[in-house]
Amino acid sequence: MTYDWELTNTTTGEKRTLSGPCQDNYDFIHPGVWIVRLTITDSIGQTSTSYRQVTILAKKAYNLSVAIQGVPIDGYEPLLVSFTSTVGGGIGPFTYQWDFDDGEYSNEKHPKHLFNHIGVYTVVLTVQDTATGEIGFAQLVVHVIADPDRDHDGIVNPQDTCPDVQ
Ligand SMILES: [Ca+2]
Repeated sequence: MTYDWELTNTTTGEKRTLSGPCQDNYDFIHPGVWIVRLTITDSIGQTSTSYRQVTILAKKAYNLSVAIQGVPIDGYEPLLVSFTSTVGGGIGPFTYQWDFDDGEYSNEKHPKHLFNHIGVYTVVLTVQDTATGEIGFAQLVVHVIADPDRDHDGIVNPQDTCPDVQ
């Protein structure tokens, strides 16, 4: 017996033909109403035809939005920042990847991070919606500046200007 399949997208007119008894892993690339026709022909040429209708929906835009905050976003080194993230839209669950721009990362939703060195850090959060694959980004800049009380004794005094203080 032979099995001939014809798939027709009634919206676009697109046609696909396939053969073989099983089509159990077929990817419909384009949305629309598809008519699936199966014709089975036996060894003496008799045929049997059946039809099914398959509706493929267009992938929706879920409008994933990502916002982040850091408290504080500037201060003396070493600076501990508490980050919070807010995700809008999408379906979820979501994955989180924070890049703190100092070689360290986190997969937490609301991480805390210690910036040990003076610098300007562009922190980027990438959120992925595991249901749709959609990706969203947010970023903010953290400024870590030198503490004028370099020896951390609680007062700014001449010793803080010495080159060898810890
Ligand atoms: Ca001091």
